[in-house]
Amino acid sequence: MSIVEIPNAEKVASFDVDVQNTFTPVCPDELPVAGGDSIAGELNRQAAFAAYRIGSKDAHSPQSVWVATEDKPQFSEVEGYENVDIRWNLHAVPGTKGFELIDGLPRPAEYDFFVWKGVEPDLHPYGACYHDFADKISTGVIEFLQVKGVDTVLVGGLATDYCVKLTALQLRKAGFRVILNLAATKGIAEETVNAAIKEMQSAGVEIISSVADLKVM
Ligand code: VGL
Repeated sequence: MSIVEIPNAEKVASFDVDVQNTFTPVCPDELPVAGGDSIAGELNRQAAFAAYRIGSKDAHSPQSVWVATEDKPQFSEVEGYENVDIRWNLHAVPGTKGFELIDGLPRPAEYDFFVWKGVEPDLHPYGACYHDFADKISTGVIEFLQVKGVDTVLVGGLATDYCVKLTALQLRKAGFRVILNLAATKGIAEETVNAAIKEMQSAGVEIISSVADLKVM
């Protein structure tokens, strides 16, 4: 992959999307993504290029309307809710191991801006920029980046094919230059990851293999 030039750190933010144990093999009964627990080093290297480090977490109620059961399995459709699409295994419940960021990352209070999403039982957003599917209720992250004068966002996290993809697309739509770092993200399935990368590229998201592809202008 070719070298991608980025501005000085003051105009750059680094986004750690949902890098929680719940999306790693540390929590095999939740939503484990292979290698999800291995990306902290690359996310920290990526953050070194940015003046602002942003994080997000899923924060879900055990009473959520989308929780999969034996007769209503994972990926089956949920009807009757505007901001929920399919069922998932229960994941990212505050107070559990799965809710915590993976080892090697800062604590949430050490980030410059942090988003907790999906707190309501009938909200299951994927992107970290809006609480709802219609992109109406901002989580505030876009406004934070605008106020700080950021124009370029480096993105990594879990999972490439769901929350990382949606977050990258929302940031592009808001007018930022967005760079997805493949070494800092892992996805659920090869097919959906490849489709997600294509979709992001069509939307103008730039893709790098690792921070080794970055060059500060
Ligand atoms: C995610 C599926 C369900 C993600 C969250 O963080 O990518 N994927 N909930």
